[in-house]
Amino acid sequence: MPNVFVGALGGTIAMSSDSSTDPVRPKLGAEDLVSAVPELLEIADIKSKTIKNVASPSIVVDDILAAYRYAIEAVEAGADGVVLTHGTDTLEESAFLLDLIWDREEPLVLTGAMRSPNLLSPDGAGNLMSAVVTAADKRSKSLGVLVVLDEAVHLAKTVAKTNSSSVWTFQSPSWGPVARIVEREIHYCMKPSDRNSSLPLPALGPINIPIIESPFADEGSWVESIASTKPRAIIVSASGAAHLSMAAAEKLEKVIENGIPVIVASRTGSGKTLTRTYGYPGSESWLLEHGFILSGFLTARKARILAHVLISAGYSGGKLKEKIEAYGA
Ligand code: DAS
Repeated sequence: MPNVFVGALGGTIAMSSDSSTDPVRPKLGAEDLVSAVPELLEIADIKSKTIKNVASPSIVVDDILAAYRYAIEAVEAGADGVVLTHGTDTLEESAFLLDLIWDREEPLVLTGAMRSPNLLSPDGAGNLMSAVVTAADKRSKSLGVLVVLDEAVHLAKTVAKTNSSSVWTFQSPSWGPVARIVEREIHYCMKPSDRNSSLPLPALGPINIPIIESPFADEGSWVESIASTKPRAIIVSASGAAHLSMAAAEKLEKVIENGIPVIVASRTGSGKTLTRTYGYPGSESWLLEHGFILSGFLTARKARILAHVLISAGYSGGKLKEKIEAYGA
């Protein structure tokens, strides 16, 4: 029987209230989640631990590094795979951060729930079952971090939460899932291209890299106040394939000249930033000529996580640009 370790970090999957109409709060620990699904023991021998119990908007880098340490210790104690239960709101960032630093072949699988245990048709138990099936299967090895909900298996690099309340919310808009869970079995439909090498663990503490969405008629009036906070980098979620107004582009060019990296992602949520299709001021080719870094397929929120890990590891200037382009390809 495979050995699967389950670490719990909170989220809706672990929330409850005294009635089906009262608002829910974090309540259930790892033991509760596992014992609520006895059928898990038909799939794997399970060990579990509560690492933290919060709603995911309150999860910070230190919590994810604690989860990483739990997963490493689990593998060293003989785990064939590890599952982390987590709130769905920021799950995609936690999964991507773990994917950047996870250097083991054993599967590391994140899951959560959109409907708490006290609601009609809760999805947590089914998602936990699917995550354990995924973590227990040899075919999930060497794929990095996976996100499993609604019987779909996604790469951490491609997945995003795309709906505020529906159980099908996790999608990989540019690519789709790599596997499906059917009758408690995993069916891989495609294997990802080679993974980038893992990166050093990031610094503890705050990230200090803001994300700003460039809006319609962007005068760039936000640039000076954001730059005045002395961020380690600025992520701009820009329109189209990484396009900015001339006003915003010129102001941000000055920020780059003052040594703050500016990384531009597409606010569309899927597709890749272009490099040489448009040539007007503020277009992607103009941004590249003026020192901007483009995030490729990475959304703004994932580009922020990657920038944090790379800058923590000492990358800057051309090397930072090179690495972001490689991980965003
Ligand atoms: N949105 C809830 C969830 O789905 C809360 C959270 O993200 O922790 O888990």
